Amino acid sequence: MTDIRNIVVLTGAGISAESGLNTFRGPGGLWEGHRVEDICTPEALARNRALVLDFYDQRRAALATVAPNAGHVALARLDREWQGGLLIVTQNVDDLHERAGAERMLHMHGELMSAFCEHCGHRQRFGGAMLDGTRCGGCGAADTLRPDIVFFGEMPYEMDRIDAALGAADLFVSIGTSGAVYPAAGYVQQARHAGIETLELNLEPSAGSYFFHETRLGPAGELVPAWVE
Ligand code: BJW
Repeated sequence: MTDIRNIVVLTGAGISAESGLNTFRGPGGLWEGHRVEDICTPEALARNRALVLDFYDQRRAALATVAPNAGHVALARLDREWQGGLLIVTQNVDDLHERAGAERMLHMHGELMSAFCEHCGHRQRFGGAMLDGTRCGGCGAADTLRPDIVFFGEMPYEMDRIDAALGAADLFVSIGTSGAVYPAAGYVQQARHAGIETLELNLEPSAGSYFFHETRLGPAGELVPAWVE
């Protein structure tokens, strides 16, 4: 990676697939049998709170049974050893990057293991089930906590930090994401406009594959360690 100093890595559900967490789209995906708008919007939470909370209870329970895979471990090693700038931007709400040891990272779509209070905005760690039985640690209200997840129509987290990192980057790498959800799906075009190198690592070509300088196809558990080497 000669002449590369600052790297932005975007990850999606595909990097956690080999750990045993389902991706969203396609056969066997998390949304098979669910309409997205029944789960993943603020309106769905208001309309059918029990269904939405149960969906995230199940996801938290699944997360407790899995571990980081070779893809997460390789990115954590990149984080430790890369002397230049690095930001791992994950769309994933699992905590497998952190558990592998990555530090220079952020969760743009929120975190399964966090909850926030719709009354006072207080955030707290939440690893269990039955969110509605839990009191807010900030204001003490009951039944005002919701999963700390960015639903459709809500603003993803840390947009300014992501834009700044992309603006300073020499290389943008996208791993295991279908390119179906904005604004993350637009980062490759943002990178191309800025004239920087772009690389995609994915099992199948994503919706935005055309925009990447290079696409390598295969499982993240093999492609990511090979790229980091
Ligand atoms: C492997 C693999 C292996 C498998 N190895 N690879 C019309 C046009 C443009 C935009 C919009 C529009 N209408 C509405 C919008 C905006 C909307 C949007 O994008 N909608 C689209 C459906 C069109 N976006 C939003 O609402 C966002 N907010 C927003 O835009 O705010 C306004 C704004 C922002 C910025 C500037 C100005 C205004 C919010 C989006 C929130 C998304 N939230 C979710 C749910 C999180 C909670 C949860 O986990 O339950 O985030 S949706 C879901 O999709 C989740 C994911 O993070 C996200 C992306 O999915 P991902 O990770 O790509 O997974 P998959 O399943 O799609 O793909 C898996 C990939 O892995 C595949 O490619 C496989 O090939 C690959 N793979 N195994 C390597 N072993």
